[in-house]
Amino acid sequence: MTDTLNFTLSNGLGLIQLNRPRALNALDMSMVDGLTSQLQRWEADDSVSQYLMMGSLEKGLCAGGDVKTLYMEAVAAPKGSKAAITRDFFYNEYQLNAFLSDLKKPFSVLMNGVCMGGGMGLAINAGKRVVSETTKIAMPETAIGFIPDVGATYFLSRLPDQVGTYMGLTGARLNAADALAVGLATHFVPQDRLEALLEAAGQEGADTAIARFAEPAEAAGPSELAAQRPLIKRCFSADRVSEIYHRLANEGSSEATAMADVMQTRSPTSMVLALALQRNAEGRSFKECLQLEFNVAQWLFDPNRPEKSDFFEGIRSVLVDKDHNPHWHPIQVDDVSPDTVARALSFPADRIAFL
Ligand code: QUE
Repeated sequence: MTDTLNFTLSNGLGLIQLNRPRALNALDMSMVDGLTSQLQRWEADDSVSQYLMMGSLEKGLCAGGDVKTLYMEAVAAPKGSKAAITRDFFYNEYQLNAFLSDLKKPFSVLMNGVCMGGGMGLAINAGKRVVSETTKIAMPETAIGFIPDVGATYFLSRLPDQVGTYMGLTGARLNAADALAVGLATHFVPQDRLEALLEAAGQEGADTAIARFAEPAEAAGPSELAAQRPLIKRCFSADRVSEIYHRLANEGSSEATAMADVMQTRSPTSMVLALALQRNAEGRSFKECLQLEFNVAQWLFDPNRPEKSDFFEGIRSVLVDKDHNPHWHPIQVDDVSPDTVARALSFPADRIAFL
């Protein structure tokens, strides 16, 4: 047990609390490893019958991986050499994501507040995924020159109407109603009932408590995304990012223009890689998708690549210097070559030995 994680056992319920609220529960390596080892123990412990994972009721589940620390260690490494953490963090995180997909016992999660990136990787394989009116779900990695990972290649590509392609490329935020409508969430519980839900879960189990506290999806209000789904389907079904831009421009609507404007701020390399991963996901298992993402992540962190990685530049501009003015290379999606994509997806990262 570390101070950034709390584990409590109550009437057979294993409660997992992420407790790093000042960093919006961003996952660092000790948290990833702490979650894995506790869940391994609980899987083997007959006194534990189910799990409930949560972050902070005020702030949310988790903002993603602690990529700022990765950046600091990577830039501190001697030139041409690689900080071990840039491999080990993703390796261990994806292994945890895979382990969560194989849990033998019922697993529920509270997805209130911020639930982004690595937070989605923790939540997506829970059987009951509870959202509230504070929920903000996104895969925002293209904003930092990275790719939607933690299994997003699998779970975004299976969303209806190209919503996953749209989320992965633009980093669009979904609210509770949106998440319920596309299946990223399963239950709605109002924010002011979460405390009582937690109390009840410790008595009767999370499964029963969630079923009892959940309100109909309509209680989550209107899905803003619902009205945009035909547009998203028309434009984000293209297999090239330049074609998505072309279709958005031809739409002529303010919604389509706004989507293209957001894409103009994202890393072109990230968007091209994200689209390639989405289109590569068909027929692949969750774990195969994680392996592909691991290859690409290691390619992005490869210190021996001649071009500067957008990943470093993105983290620098968004999370370190906070100038929000990243200088991407290349700056046009058409200048990201098919060869680059092929090399990134087949980058010789080691195979993940899934637990
Ligand atoms: C895109 C991202 C991330 C992000 C912002 C983006 C991301 C991430 C964080 C984050 C937030 C708060 C923290 C922290 C990291 O922000 O993945 O350490 O305290 O983890 O625009 O992908």
